[in-house]
Amino acid sequence: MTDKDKSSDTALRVDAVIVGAGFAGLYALHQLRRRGFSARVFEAGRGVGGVWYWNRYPGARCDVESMQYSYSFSDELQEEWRWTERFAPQSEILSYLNHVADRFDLRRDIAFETRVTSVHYDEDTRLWNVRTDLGESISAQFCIMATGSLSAARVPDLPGIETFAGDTYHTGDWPHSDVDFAGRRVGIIGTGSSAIQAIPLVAKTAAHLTVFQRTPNFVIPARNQALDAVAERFWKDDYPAHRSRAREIGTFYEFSDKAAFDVDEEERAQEYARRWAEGGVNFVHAFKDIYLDKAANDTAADFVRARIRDAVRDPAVAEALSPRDHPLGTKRICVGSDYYETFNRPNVTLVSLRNEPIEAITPAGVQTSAREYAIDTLILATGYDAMTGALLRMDIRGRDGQTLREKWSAGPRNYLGLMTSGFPNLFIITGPGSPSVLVNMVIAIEQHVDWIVACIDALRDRGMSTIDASPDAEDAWVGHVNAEAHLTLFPQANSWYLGANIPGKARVFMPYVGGIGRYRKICDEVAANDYKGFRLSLALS
Ligand code: N01
Repeated sequence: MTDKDKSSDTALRVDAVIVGAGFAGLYALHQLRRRGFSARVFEAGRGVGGVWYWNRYPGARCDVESMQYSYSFSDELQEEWRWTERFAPQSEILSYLNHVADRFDLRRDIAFETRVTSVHYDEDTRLWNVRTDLGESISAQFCIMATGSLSAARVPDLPGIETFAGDTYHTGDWPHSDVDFAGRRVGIIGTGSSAIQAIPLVAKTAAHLTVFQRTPNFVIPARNQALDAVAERFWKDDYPAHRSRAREIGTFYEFSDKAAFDVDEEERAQEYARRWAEGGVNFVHAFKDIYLDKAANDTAADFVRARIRDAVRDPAVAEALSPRDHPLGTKRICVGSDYYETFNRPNVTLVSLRNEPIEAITPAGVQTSAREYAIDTLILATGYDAMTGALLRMDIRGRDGQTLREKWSAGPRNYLGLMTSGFPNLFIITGPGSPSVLVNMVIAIEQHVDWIVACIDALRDRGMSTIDASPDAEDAWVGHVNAEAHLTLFPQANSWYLGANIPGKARVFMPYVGGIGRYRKICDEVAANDYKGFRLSLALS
């Protein structure tokens, strides 16, 4: 069924089912339709946007600069869209994605408020049978998981959490109406990227804000500002060249070719200070060995800890906010505005859970080993079951009824991050084993979708019906991803990259640290080499 017009039917059979209508799902739909394939997208939200639909907490914005955090596939789109800030707020990114959905007429193939519950492979027909929570059933030759890396919000197993009498919100599943903190005693659990954005804004209106911190994080100032016309023109005047470089490097940061100890202490401090003053993630690229050498990393970490002491008046609070148990950047680096300064406010209290762990959530608040904190509104900024959570929430079964959950019980296994052996024609966008969360996600998504759609097209041209990863190629790729990670400092932190935030989750470093340029080359070579490492089968006659 390759007639483009058929794609708007509610037919029970399509060429491809796409799960999710965020950046990845929208682009996959657009590209499949352009090549004449029919596709149906299922999206749990009431609108497009993925994480940018759900993450509406105060201060939510992207820490990749807005001129780079956008699609590159359409010259007209990138020329016409106007970003208003250096770092786009959630509402603007969501408007952008709505604009994309309208501009490319994508909505007619998307079923909203529909969650995919099961995805089962039928060996006889070589089709995937997909069922939804609305009882809809559809079959497809291809299944594309555009489910996002950070989309399965994680509510911690805190005793008594269900007994809390006040309002509870998770940053990853925020209400669509305004939440008013005025006059309320607010508690927030977590100090990751989401909390770091929310805390300064919540503190401005809450009667009191208590921050429950388990692990302090490194927070680089964003220095967000209105996007000036010069910066916009810099990008728009030569978008093709900028985008092509970004496809090699991920995001347009100023990478250094110097190691930290190639320069003396004064020059090092100047370099850190310059990048700190400019703001944003560029700070971590001050020297090329920050992610590789602990001593180099310590110089950057010391610099940040000194800035925390500058910003926070109470030395005990400054010390409690200072990360000391992981190298800088090995838990996702955070970018914030007035984060450390917020702890100087009289209505903000920091509770270090290392000193007084949470024992329970009570009807009236949070009980630690030291005392009970009275809370009216509890914010869970406790993160996600990252990279695998959204996939494993569905009942995915491949050949011989094997479930993905069984297959990945000791950690995710796949080839190139794209396909997992025994699950033919099921593609994963920006999943484990791919650079995804370590690079600009939009670039990673475009690379994956382009590769997948070209692959589906190639199968059609050759009269093939299925593609599956070979177990040997998969083993080799898993080994390579793991070996590359262990050349860096990343495995030294208890991060969600390793699944360490989910009790019982296998401890495996999930993203590919080799970089998007190198990864793209590997994927392209595999395709050019007759899909080396994959097994292709002829169509059923
Ligand atoms: O989640 P997190 P997030 N008791 O997992 C704590 C992206 N993002 O939503 O570190 C007490 O980082 C947990 O403590 P610990 C970005 O990639 C991007 O903030 O496990 N505390 C941690 O402090 C980011 O990395 C942007 O010890 C508990 C926090 O909750 C990713 O999303 C903005 C706990 C969770 O932090 C996730 O960020 C927002 C418990 N039982 C998000 N369980 C931008 O682009 C968890 N914690 C700017």
